[in-house]
Formats: sequence, structure tokens, C-alpha cells
Amino acid sequence: MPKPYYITTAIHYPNGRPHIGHAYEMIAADTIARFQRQAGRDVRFQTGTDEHGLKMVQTARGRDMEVRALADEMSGYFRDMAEKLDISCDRFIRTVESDHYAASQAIWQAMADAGDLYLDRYEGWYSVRDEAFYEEKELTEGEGGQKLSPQGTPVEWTAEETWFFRLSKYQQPLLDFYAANPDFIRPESRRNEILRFVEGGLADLSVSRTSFDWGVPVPGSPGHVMYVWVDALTNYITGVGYPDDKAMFEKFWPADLHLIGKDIVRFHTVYWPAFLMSAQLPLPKQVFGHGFLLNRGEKMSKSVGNVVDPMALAELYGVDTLRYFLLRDVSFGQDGTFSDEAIVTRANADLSNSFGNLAQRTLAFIAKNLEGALPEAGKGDPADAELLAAVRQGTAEFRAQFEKLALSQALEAWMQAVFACNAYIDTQAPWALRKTDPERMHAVLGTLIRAIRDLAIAILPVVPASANKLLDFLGAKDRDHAALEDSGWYEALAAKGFRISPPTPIFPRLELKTAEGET
Ligand code: ME8
Repeated sequence: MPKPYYITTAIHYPNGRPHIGHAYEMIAADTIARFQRQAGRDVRFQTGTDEHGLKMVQTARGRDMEVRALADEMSGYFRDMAEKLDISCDRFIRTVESDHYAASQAIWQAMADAGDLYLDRYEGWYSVRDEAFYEEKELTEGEGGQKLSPQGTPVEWTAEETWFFRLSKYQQPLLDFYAANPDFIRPESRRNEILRFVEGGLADLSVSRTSFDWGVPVPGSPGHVMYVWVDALTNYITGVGYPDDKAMFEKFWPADLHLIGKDIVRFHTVYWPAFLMSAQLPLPKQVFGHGFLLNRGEKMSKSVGNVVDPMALAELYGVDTLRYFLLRDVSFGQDGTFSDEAIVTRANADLSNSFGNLAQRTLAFIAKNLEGALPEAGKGDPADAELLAAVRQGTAEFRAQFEKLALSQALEAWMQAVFACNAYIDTQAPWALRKTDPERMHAVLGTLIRAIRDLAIAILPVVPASANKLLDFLGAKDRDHAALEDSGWYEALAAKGFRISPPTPIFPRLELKTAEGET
């Protein structure tokens, strides 16, 4: 039985259209999901939209629409984006769905049964943009004396009767859990931030609101809806059958990885595990806080007018190019910057000029000169085995780095193997051998086909459409990691009389265009 693997992204606020930060997170998670599927795991991958809370209420009011209508419209854009970007999610969850209400009320009840909820009056600071409560000591002052959250968003004073969760009770259990599970919070810098925060003491958390009604109703407490983060975090267990589908829940929970951005690590590594401890449910295995994407080094914001529409970028440069660029150019876990020039330069250097050109030249040459027949064993040379060893080493290193979520380093290792192939072509010069030594030419081209197939299998999670297309040209059916161990595929395919058709370019060269300023 393959080992299950459950991965989630954050669920995104549909108070506006998706931006490239949302696309980045979905792409990174999708790549990891595809990688784990290739490794033979039984993967479940969930993404979706987080539709409750005051931010949604205020946005809808500003646009003079019903909140539900806003949620329906905007959530649709997120779903469209997931489809366009080849996001292979098993469920796109919306927090307005009925099974999600049931799951949220069930975990609430479990926390109440544990004695962890009590009614009191909340007075304090709230940031609508972050949907977060802050303590006075965390705030700074902005222009005109406006108090700001640590994220730089405005906070407002709120006072209402709410339910409280006894977060303070979980300070020591959380610290013990972090100590026993050093990989729970990644990368290391985020772990240190959280340790410092929890060591500083935890105040009980206000977990219901009475000043608006757009949320999951608190069971048995008319007038109260759950604080949006309580229901939002619960989406992760709704999606695996909590509370009724016990078989599914046992199979996929706890999650292997919650992939989220660095601004919401506290919710996922303090509040969420405390809720789960209270409800006596197992805790997720890992939370990874990725960095933020910056537009030419600048934070994106509507007021600056530098928010980039990921769909426009995908349209201009291609989905796979965008996927590759984001994972290759941004060191995973750190902030990264993008620009049209950077995308075009990277795509042309790595995909078009190096890997694409390697594949294109080799396949087109075989299609033309050997009528597409797979090259014969020919006259071997130690250089052939050396190249295949370099490719094997590159794809193994790719997988090892990927397992550690060092995605950019993984791609760098893959590129080293591509470079080795290009160096091999230059020294072996198969095109010249056609006249001087056809037997040697066969051996060289056969070696290249094997190398290209392995490189395409390795890179498949990152550029799925392109790699699949290339593997189709090669007639390579098995595309999981086990296929990398099978060197007999080539002879088997040749024995069947497979012929390579003239290929169309996999990664055409890109021209610089611009998607700047579009929203
Ligand atoms: O926080 N670069 O939703 P959200 C990279 N609904 N990632 C970015 C980014 C950027 N510029 N801007 C945002 C929420 N993100 C909650 C989550 S989960 C139970 C509830 C990331 O739409 C951000 O860090 O504001 C988060 O992981 C995700 O996009 C959704 O952000």
C-alpha cells in the first residue's frame, strides 16, 4: 500500500482577484504534490478560498454587493486560476460549503467539551486586513498616530462579548511539542520567531464575533459567529472527512505539509496546534512558511499600482515557464523578486537554450536522418556511460533536494545535468559523425535519448505539460521515479519499432513583453 501524503496550501481570501503570491503558493504546492505522486505516494492535495470574516463583509459593502455574491464571483477566479496553472488539487474547498460548517461546529464542540471555551468581554486591537487580534505591545505608530500591526496594517479598537479559547493553557504543551518535533516549523528562521513568541507568554484568544453575522454560527450561542481563523484553519480537516468519514480522516490526517506564507505562520503553528490539542486530534507534521514575492524588489499593493495578474503572466510567457521561473529563481523559504526581464532571461537560458534546444536538436535530427527510428547500440565509448552517470547523479540530487523542499537547489542540480549533456553534444558532435562514423553517431544519439528521457521525468512536477509532451515524443510511458531505475525501457521501445515524429519546440524562445501594471 503506498504511503498517503496530504498537502495543503493556505486558503485564500477572495476579497479581490488572485495575485501572483497566491499563484506562487499554489504552484509550489502543486509541484510538491506531483513529486510525491511520482514517488508512489497516495497524495491528497487541497487548496481553496477562505470566505468568511470582516474583510469580506467590508469589501462587499464597499462594492455594494451581497457578501455571498462577492465570495462566489471571486472564488471563481481563484478556481479558474488553479485550472489555468495546472494545479492538480483533489479538492478546491470553499468555506461556505456545508460539510465545512459541520466540521467547524464539530471542532468547536470538542474544544468546548475540553473546557477550553468561556464567554467574556473582549477589548483590544483588531486588524481587519490581517483578520487578527494584536496586543498593545506588538503595535507601532504610523502617520497621524494610526496604530499599526506588526504587518504594517491599521488596527482598530474593538469591544464586544466573545467566546475565548484558553490559549494560555497550551503554552507549555506547545513548547514541548516544538522541542520534540524540531522539523514542525520550517524554515529555521520562522521556527525561531515562533519559539520567541510563545516563550513570551500566550494570552487567551477571542474566537467569536457578535458585530456581524457572516461566518459559521457558534453552536448553542445565538448571535455569535466563529472568528474567521477558527473556521479557516478547520478547512484542513474538513477536506479529509472530519468528523464523519473516519476512514478518510485516518488515512490522510495528520497532514504531511501545510504550505503557507511567512505572514501567517503564527496562526498555523500556535493557534492551530492548540485547537487540535484541545480537540484531542493529531497535529500536522510540518508547516512551511514560504517567502513573499516582490515586484522588482517592491512590495505589491493596489495603491502603488504594481500588482501583477498571474494569469496575464501565464498568458504572455506560458504556464510552465512561469512555474519554472518562480521555483528556480526564488530560494524557497526566502523572499524573491520577479520582473519580465528576469522571467525571460531565466526561461531562455535554462529552458529554451539549454534543455529545449538539447531535446529539439536530438529529436529533430533522429526524425530526419533515421526516419525516427531509435538509434542502435552502435559503437560505445566510456564518455557515454560517464554522461549517463552524470545524469543519474543530477536526477538523484534533484530528488534529494526536493525532499528537503530546497526546490531551487533541486533545479540547479537538474541544470548541471543538462549542461553535462550539452557539453557531451559539443565534444561528440553527432551531426558530423553522420558522414564520418555512423556507428558512433548511433551510440551518441541513443545516449542522448536516454539522458533526455530521465531529465524530462525528473522535471515533470515543475513543468508538467511540457515534460509530458516531450515524453510523448519519446514514447516513454512510465514517468514515475521508479522509471528512472529502469534502463531497459529503451530496448523494449526499440523492439516495438517505435518511431520519433518530427517534434514541435517544447520551450520556444521568449521575447520580452510586459504585464506590468495590470491587475
Ligand atoms: O492569509 N508573495 O489569505 P491571503 C507570496 N485566508 N505569498 C503571498 C503574497 C506574496 N506577495 N501575498 C500573500 C490568508 N501570500 C488566509 C489564510 S489559511 C487557513 C487562511 C500568501 O489570501 C499568504 O502568505 O491573504 C498566504 O499563505 C496566501 O498567500 C493567502 O493569503
